[in-house]
Amino acid sequence: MKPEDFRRNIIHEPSEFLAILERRLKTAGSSGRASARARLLEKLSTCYRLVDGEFSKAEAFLRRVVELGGFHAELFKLEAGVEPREVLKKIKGLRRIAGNIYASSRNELRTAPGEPAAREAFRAGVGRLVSIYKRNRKTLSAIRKTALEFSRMPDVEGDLRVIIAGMPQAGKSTLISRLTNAKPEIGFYPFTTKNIIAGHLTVEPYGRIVLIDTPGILDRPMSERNPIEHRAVLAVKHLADALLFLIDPSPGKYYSLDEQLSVYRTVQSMLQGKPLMIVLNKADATPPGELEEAREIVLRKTGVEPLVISALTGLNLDILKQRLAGLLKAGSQGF
Ligand SMILES: Nc1nc2c(ncn2[C@@H]2O[C@H](COP(=O)(O)OP(=O)(O)OP(=O)(O)O)[C@@H](O)[C@H]2O)c(=O)[nH]1
Ligand SMILES: [Mg+2]
Repeated sequence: MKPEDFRRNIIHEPSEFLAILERRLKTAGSSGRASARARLLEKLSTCYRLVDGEFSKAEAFLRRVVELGGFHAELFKLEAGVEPREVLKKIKGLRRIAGNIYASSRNELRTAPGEPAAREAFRAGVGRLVSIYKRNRKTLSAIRKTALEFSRMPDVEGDLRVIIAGMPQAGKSTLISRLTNAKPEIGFYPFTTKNIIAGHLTVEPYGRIVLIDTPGILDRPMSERNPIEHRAVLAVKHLADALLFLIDPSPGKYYSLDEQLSVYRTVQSMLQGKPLMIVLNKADATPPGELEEAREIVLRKTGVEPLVISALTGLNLDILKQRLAGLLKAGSQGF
C-alpha cells in the first residue's frame, strides 16, 4: 500500500469534526425561499452526509488495514487496543444505524403535522446522529491517528522487505544509499518521531526489494527502551521479511564488538527465525588482522559467517546484492 492510499482516508479529529458539523448545520438549507420544512430536510441530510462520510472513510481505511494484515494490523492494534477486524465490523454497524436514523427521521420530518412537530423531528434526528458519532469518539480518534501515521510512512511495499539494523554509526544509511539507486524515501516511524528510511532495489524479473533503515529503533538492548519504542520494535517484527545486521569492527568504532553482538542477540530473538545476515562493514578502515579476528569472534558467538563489506568503497556490495536477490528468488527461505 502506498502512503497516498492512506492519505485519502484520514478522518477528522472528532472534536474538529463536531465543530465542522455545527458550522455546516448553521449554513445548510438557508438559501432561497424554501419552506421551513424543506430547509430542515436539507439540514438533516447535510448532517447525515457528513457523519456517513466520516464513517465511510474510516471503513475504507480499516478494510485496507485488514487486507494488509501483518505490520499494519499490528500497529493498529497497538494504538486502538482492538483488532482492526473488530473495529471494521463496528464501523459498518454504525453506518447502518446512522442510515436507519436518517431514513426514519426524514420520514417523521416529512409527515410531521406542523412546523413545531417538524422541528422536533429534526432536532431528535440530528441529536441521534451526533450521539452515535460522539459515543465512538475514542475509536474514531484512534483510527485518525493510525491513518495519519501510515500516511507519513515511506512506501514500504515490495516483494521482500529487508530491515537494516545495527548500532549508531555502523554505516546503515551509507549502505542503503549505496545499494539503492533511487534517493531513499524518508518518512516517520509510526508512533515515534523517529525517521524511517526506505530505498527500493528492483531485481529483474523477480521483483522489488525494499531496504528499510530504522534509526533509533533497533540499536539498543530492549531493557533501555521506553514503551513507545517497545511498540515500534514489536511492529518491526512484522515489517521484516529478512534482516541485515551491520557491525562496525573498525578501530574507530563507537561501540565494542561485545556491545554490538548484544544488540544483535536482541534483534535476532525478535525475528523468530526469519532470514538474518551479519555484515562486517568498514573493511576499508580495518586492518586485515583485526578484521579476521572480528570475523572469527562473530562466527564463534553467533554461528553466522559474516559478509565483509565496505559501504564506502563498495567492496563486496555486488555479493551482498546477489545474496539479497537470491533471497528474493527463493521466497525468503534463507540467505
Ligand atoms: N571507512 C568507512 N566509513 C564508513 C563506511 N560506512 C559508513 N562509514 C562512515 O561511518 C559514519 C556513519 O555512517 P552512517 O551510514 O551514517 O551510519 P548509521 O548506521 O546510519 O548511523 P546512525 O544513523 O547514527 O545510526 C559516516 O561517517 C560514514 O561515512 C565504510 O564502509 N567505511
Ligand atoms: Mg543512519
